[in-house]
Amino acid sequence: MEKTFIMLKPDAVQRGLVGEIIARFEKKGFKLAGMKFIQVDRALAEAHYAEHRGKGFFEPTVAYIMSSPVVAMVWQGKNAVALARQLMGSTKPVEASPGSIRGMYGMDVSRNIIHGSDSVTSAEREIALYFKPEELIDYPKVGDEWLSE
Ligand code: IDP
Ligand code: MG
Repeated sequence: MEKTFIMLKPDAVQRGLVGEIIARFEKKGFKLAGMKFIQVDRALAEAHYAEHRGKGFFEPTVAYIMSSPVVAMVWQGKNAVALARQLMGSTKPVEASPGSIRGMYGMDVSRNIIHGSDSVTSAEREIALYFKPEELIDYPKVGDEWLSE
């Protein structure tokens, strides 16, 4: 089953949006494979955003995800990466569709609430940054058979 890495960024935690956002993932049909509440250090933050090193927003974005605890999660399901990106909405809240998480709760790109892997390759890299293989759990879940053929 495809897996994606999702982070509820510091603003989601500080604004009390964690439960609401997790509920959106559960109700959509994603299955939780791993979850932890952590303080990201500089090494991890820089590794997370390595593809953006050299861009103007790199340092502020690294500082942002280190600024307060985050919820790191792995969600799985058919097409999990693309479906999660759709649920999150565009990077800039002003461009995110109104029903998406960033569209509903975000005001600015610099505080856009949630991170989600942009491809299966990125997901594998990001999951490995945050989770050991034994921290991910595969288990039968009631209702799995009602989510796809
Ligand atoms: P994504 O989070 O939708 O994948 P990316 O382009 O990968 O978007 O950018 C990573 C993160 O860097 C964004 O989620 C946002 O927090 C931050 N970011 C991106 N562009 C800007 C910008 O122009 N100003 C401030 N922060 C930005
Ligand atoms: Mg990205």
